[in-house]
Amino acid sequence: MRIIYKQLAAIIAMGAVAGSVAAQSLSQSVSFVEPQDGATVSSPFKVKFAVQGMEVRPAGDMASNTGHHHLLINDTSVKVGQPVPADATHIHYGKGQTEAEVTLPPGTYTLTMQFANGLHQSYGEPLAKTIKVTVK
Ligand SMILES: [Cu+2]
Repeated sequence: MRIIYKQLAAIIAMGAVAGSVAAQSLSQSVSFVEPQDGATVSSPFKVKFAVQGMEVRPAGDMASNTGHHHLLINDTSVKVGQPVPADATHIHYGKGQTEAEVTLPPGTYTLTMQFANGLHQSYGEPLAKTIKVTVK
């Protein structure tokens, strides 16, 4: 009886640990405030970023749980720890911007927002969000 009780206590303790890890990863996420997934927009259009459980800071700031937004055009999330490329289709908002005007020729695009740390190292898929937009 005593052993069973101890095992039960151990299982409950393990559950509590697993629960807290899950809660932490659930509380960190990014989302597009604008545009909505599937939206048709006219160029230039406004893109608004939101992040939960992380703080937006300018590039170079390496405090934990902070970083800045990136917009990837026709690309998916950058693997965790990898630097986000810097080119015409991988835009860094390294001043800590949370919104931007984006200019694109007419067409259908995949837009991925990617949160990354002060050294532009990606937080990976959990802190990325992909939507589709049509530019008319
Ligand atoms: Cu960056």
